[in-house]
Amino acid sequence: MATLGDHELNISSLSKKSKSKLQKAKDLRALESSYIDLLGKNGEINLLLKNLGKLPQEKRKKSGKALNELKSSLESIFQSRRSHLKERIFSEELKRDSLDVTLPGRIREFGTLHPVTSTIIEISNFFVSMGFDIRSGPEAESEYYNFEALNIPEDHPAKDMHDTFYLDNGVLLRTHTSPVQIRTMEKQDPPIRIICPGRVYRKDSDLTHTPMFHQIEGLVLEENASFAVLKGMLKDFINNFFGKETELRFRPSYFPFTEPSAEVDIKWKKGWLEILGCGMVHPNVLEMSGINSKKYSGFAFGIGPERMAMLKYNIPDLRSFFENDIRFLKQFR
Ligand code: 2NM
Repeated sequence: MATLGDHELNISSLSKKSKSKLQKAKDLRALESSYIDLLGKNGEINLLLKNLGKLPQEKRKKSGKALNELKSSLESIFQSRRSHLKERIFSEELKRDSLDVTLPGRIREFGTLHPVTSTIIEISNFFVSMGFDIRSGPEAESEYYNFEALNIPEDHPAKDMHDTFYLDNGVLLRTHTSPVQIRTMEKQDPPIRIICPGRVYRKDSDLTHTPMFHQIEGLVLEENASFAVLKGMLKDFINNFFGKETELRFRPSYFPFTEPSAEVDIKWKKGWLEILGCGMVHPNVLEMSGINSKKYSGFAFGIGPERMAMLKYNIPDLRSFFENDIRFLKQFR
């Protein structure tokens, strides 16, 4: 059993050792664990206190007092060390998370419409102002709606595997938006005035062709639709889109779905440039869609918005529409 001398020695060295242990604790975790070692329920101090009873009365009194004094001074060292460490953590956090209010703000940039999109909107708006409705339909189509219903014969080169993307089970990617007009004629009684903007697909890829591009096709179907009205409408459209001085000419052409057919050229930097196709809808096409071709006549036209945008905004390379280079797109704010 410890003598009083031993005990006094023990307490004074324990005091030194334990005070420094608390004072030197590097962080809150180390401090907590030292606290538990010393002042916890089974800590060193409590063990000594428990053993006091084994000492003679006088020694017991003296040691008890010393231990209790040590206990309370360790308690207060613990508290002050803890608040010191907490403050240090807080000031480190402050330093790390501080805001430099003098930094310039981050500018939030707005996106822009793609030039093809804004061209489609501009063209559509013109025809909407002429009483047309906007219609859309599936991009994956049947051979019937894409070819047959348009009077395109079985052996027509456009149907070739080399020109058309075929999916499974006779489904294909539409090569024009005319199928939307066929579907409309099947469902809706005349008068019909619609434009059909959308994506179309052809197996073409070179300087002036991309496998996906856009079309806006228009259809007017009524009792007295005439080539004269078609000409007037397209002239108005071109003069509205390119400027009222723009010269144009109608040149006879051929499409299986129109008769007569024509292509429209505009005068552009001294030469003639082909910009759209049009014609009176072929009676076969009307009849196949359940329209009485004796009573009704129709005209239709097809416009390529990429080509229109290239001319209007002076874009030399078709491919720049599909590269999504932000420096190109930013120019069309
Ligand atoms: C063009 C040129 C000429 C056209 C025909 C039809 C339909 F479905 F009514 F028969 N839609 N679009 C047409 C006519 C398209 O694009 C150059």
